[in-house]
Amino acid sequence: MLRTSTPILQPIRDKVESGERLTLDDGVSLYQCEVPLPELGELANLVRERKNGNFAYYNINTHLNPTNICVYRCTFCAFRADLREAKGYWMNDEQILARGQEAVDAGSTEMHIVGGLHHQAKYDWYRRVISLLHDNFPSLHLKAWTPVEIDWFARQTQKPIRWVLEDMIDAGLGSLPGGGAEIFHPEVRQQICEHKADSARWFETHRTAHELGLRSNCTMLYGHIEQPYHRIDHLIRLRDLQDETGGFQTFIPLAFHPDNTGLSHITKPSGPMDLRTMAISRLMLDNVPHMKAYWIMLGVGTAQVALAYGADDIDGTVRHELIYHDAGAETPEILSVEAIRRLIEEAGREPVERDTLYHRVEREGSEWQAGEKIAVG
Ligand code: V47
Ligand code: SF4
Repeated sequence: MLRTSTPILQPIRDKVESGERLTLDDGVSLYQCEVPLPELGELANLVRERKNGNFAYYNINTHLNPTNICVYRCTFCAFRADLREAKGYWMNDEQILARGQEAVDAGSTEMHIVGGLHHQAKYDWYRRVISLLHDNFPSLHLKAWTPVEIDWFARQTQKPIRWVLEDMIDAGLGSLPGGGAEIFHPEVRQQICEHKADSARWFETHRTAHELGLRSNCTMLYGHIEQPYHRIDHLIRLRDLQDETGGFQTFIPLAFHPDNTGLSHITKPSGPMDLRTMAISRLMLDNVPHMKAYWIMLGVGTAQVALAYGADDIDGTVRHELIYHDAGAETPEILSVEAIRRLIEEAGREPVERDTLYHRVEREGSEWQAGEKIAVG
């Protein structure tokens, strides 16, 4: 058994080594600077390798944000626009189909679809985004709509969340992405996105999705006005739902990017804070199989290092990302498969292409098929 040089870490190390669950107090104490980052990373890496060995997963994916016009005004968001703003857009069928074709030509297995809540767009238009893509490109897995959108559709149609999800599944929805979670604690949520779906609605959506057989992801937006307590509370709420349903596949910690937002006075989280948050997330979320280092948001270098701090997934090649680039991300807009594999190998890990539901992908050029389900320890 390894000993730590830091007394505050020893009881936590003992728990992690014996597979015992960490408490809220444990999590908050890990944010204290006396816990050296390398020791924290070593502990998170233990859990990461227990679950996923030396593998690091990626996929070939494409983003679609069908409109950026949004009724809400989340203070952290640089992506949204008003109807009359020059940067506002609303895609037509032709543009959506062109994006689908581009995705398939590039060998994508997944389309990641989220957007603004356009007050003039009816529910049927949002449903049509899914059915158009599914009917024309059936091999593309459609990972679409956060609980913020599903809640908006439920209000528009005056139907329950379950009805909306069933109707979207009927149209071709394959899974839910992790967005819209931000920080669940009302002390923070009320200050950054008070009008949109609250935490109860977020959890109702994911719980219902899991009951209907959908898998989903989960996120946490950190590095703005929240405190360590709010982050750990957030992680424990996710852990609790995962105990109930087992439906989350991946957790993605999202570092706040301040440019062009209502919180532009805040400095974006440092690399060490990104790594600390990845490691603590890995330690707290003992029941979530995968942790994603989203390279678009972390930057390629930090994402590589994060593969030794709990992360086992790097997201995908990504094309047409807007949310982070509108908020000042300086990462490229796309990485080739070769570049993704190289960055994983440089980090000392073995790259594995996966599909959205974590099957190994067997590929020849842009042709592919799903292989065996990836086993997690
Ligand atoms: O919900 C918005 C966040 C989320 C900013 O499921 C911002 O595989 C930082 O959820 N700075 C959307 N973050 C992105 C998302 C996601 C990303 C990658 C993979 C997956 C997945 C999901 O982005 C929003 C919000 O939390 N966000 N603006 C900003 N300025
Ligand atoms: Fe609208 Fe989503 Fe931006 Fe909030 S985060 S303003 S809901 S687009």
